[in-house]
Amino acid sequence: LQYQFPSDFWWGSAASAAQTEGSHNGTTGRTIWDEWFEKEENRFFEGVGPKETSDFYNRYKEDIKNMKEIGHNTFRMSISWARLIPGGEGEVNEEAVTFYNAVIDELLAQGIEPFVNLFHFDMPIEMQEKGGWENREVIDAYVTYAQKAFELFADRVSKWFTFNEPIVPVEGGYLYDFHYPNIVDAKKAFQVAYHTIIAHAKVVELYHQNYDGKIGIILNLTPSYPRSENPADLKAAHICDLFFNRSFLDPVVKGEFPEDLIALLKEYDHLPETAEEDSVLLKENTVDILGVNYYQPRRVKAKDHAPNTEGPFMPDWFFDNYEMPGRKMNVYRGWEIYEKGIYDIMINLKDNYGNIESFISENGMGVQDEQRFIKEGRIEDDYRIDFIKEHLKWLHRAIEEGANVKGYHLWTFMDNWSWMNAYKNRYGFFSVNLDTQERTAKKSAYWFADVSKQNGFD
Ligand code: BGP
Repeated sequence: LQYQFPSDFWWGSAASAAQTEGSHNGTTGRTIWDEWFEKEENRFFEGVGPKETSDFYNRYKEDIKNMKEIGHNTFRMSISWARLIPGGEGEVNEEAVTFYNAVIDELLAQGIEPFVNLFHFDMPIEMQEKGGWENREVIDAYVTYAQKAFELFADRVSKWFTFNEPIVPVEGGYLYDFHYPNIVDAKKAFQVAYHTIIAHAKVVELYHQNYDGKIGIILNLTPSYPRSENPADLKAAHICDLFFNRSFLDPVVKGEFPEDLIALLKEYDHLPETAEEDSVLLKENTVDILGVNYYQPRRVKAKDHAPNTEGPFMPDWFFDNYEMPGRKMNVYRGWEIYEKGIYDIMINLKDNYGNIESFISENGMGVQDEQRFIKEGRIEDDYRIDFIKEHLKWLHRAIEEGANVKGYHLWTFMDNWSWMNAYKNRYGFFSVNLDTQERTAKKSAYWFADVSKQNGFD
């Protein structure tokens, strides 16, 4: 084969609890998403909320069987904090224990290794009412929840992740007003980011003290490409990278924040509050494994106009984004498609982050109205096959050049509810009929089955 991957390569997909489980009636606590949806039903969701998901809660057996059929050897799921411990602290919900035990056991029985993530944007509402990650008490509650999850499931799960894309709740909830709690306040944003990293490090510490498996985090890395080599553009891209990639990447892999990020926040009086013991905690509890979600790059240039520094501080004071002429687009999602980005990320991890063990934990293509592409009962998603293939080619090249990449997971296994676009953009290997909950494999599912069977493609 022209693109042959290592024999133990992880082929699979990723999903999250809030987006797939459904079954909210009495079986789980509430998260910020239930709250937000009820308050702002029509703001983004077009009436389809987190309750109407793909019913993984009741159909996990069929889904796991389907995973097996398309050659998955790994699957990333998340545990819902609010389901396991309704309210975020206190009693464990026995129904949730039964459910997650059954899912994990079923995966293992089918020869699929579960990768388990502890937090995928789904803060229990009671914890958010206490201030969410602004409040150190919430960190303690999260650590207790993680401890419970380890006690219950770490005998069978040996790949754990503390957070999925922890920067997204910071951007969405505290800077750009697209997630609950819809606050726009950079100081709070940096505090939230900082406390998330501390929560992460405490859970890594706890895991390392008691268990032998691997623990990491999943970051959405968005390479920042400068418009030109001129110093102003380079500086803009560098600052953008500091805010949106290195703010999390450096502390979790290297155990410390980039010095120039600290200097910049200090200069503008926006450093978060810290505790004395934090720096040792970070230094001593770096990750064993890094999941990389890659969807799109950032195109960055120096600002055309000086920012209004009278107004509230924003990262955007230091750079502008621009649309690269001739760029390839996923028009449905409004995201640029730039396959080489996946290679650049992995080479950066190899060269500058100790070649940390990593894998692509999400990559995928959301498309609207896929029913248009049905032929003889199945969605012919050749665009998705091309998308995956082109990214895999670049990943293959990174591996050939020595990057420590262990696998590729598509977002996502089956079409599911999403935070802001409900069911509009569909990403799955399997389509889901929302009226009947019937699952149907798309063409890409069969293609992926072949790829994983042969460990590569031509
Ligand atoms: C990632 C999230 C996923 C998923 C995906 C697709 O950021 O980790 O939860 O939703 O993006 O994005 P969207 O559903 O917004 O199109």
